[in-house]
Amino acid sequence: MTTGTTSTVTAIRTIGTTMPVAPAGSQTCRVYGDPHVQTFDGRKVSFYSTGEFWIVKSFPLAIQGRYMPTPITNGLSVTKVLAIGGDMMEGHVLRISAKFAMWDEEFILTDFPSTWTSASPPVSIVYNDEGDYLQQGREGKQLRVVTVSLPMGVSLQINRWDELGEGDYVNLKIFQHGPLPNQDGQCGNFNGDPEDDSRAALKQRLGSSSAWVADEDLLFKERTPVMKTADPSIDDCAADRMPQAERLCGAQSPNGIPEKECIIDVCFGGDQFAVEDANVEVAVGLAPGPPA
Ligand SMILES: [Ca+2]
Repeated sequence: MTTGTTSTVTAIRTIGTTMPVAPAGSQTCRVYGDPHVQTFDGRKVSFYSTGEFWIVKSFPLAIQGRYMPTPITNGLSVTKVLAIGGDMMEGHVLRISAKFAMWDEEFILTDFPSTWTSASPPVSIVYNDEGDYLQQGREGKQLRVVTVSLPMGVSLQINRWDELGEGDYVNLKIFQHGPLPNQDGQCGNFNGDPEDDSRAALKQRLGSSSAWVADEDLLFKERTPVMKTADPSIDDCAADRMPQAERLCGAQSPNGIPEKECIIDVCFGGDQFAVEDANVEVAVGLAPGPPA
């Protein structure tokens, strides 16, 4: 388990049950890289698949992310576009990528720096170079930050990246003053317990280990075509194998980003596939398939 915060989880004792509450000082969720998520409860979870996923799923607020690969990520996905909707947005949808921002059908924030506001719902956006770096290896580079203030005290910091040879993507941090009603998604359920933010727990609650968005809930106009790849899917990697696979494959990769094929190899084949580089092609053929 990754401990992202040092705050302690306090418990409210009710009749017959102990319910954890969100720890103070742990009210952010971070989505970065290819993409890794540090949940509101402080657990690190990795999602590599292509498609549209729930980052925050709640009654008042919906934040969905479109994940796709870029040239540097060896087939693993990064966050390409965010879509923000839900009851608090009063029927509007805000979409933000590294290249554009749209309020419904209107392009906004077309200048740098710039600001944009809506009276109803009360939304204000500032686009400038002020904010934290959200991903290792980015320090010192020019920041382009979209800071979005939403109703109910929710705000987002979105770092836009579009460097030559990398492709465009965003990293983001979500700030909340406590959990929203029925909150779930890749940022976790914000109940103070990091244990139930795992992919396995998500699958149990949402029916998908990656918090995949169903057609009727999709805030995007189109769905990213799912590219059919060779059978073992990274989604089927056992939770207890993933950290080891990431570590071994990251150490072997020239740019530190684990290759998808390596992850799959280690998950389904074993540790030796990460280090036996020369034999990978042969080894894949011998690796057992994913659990049915
Ligand atoms: Ca949790």
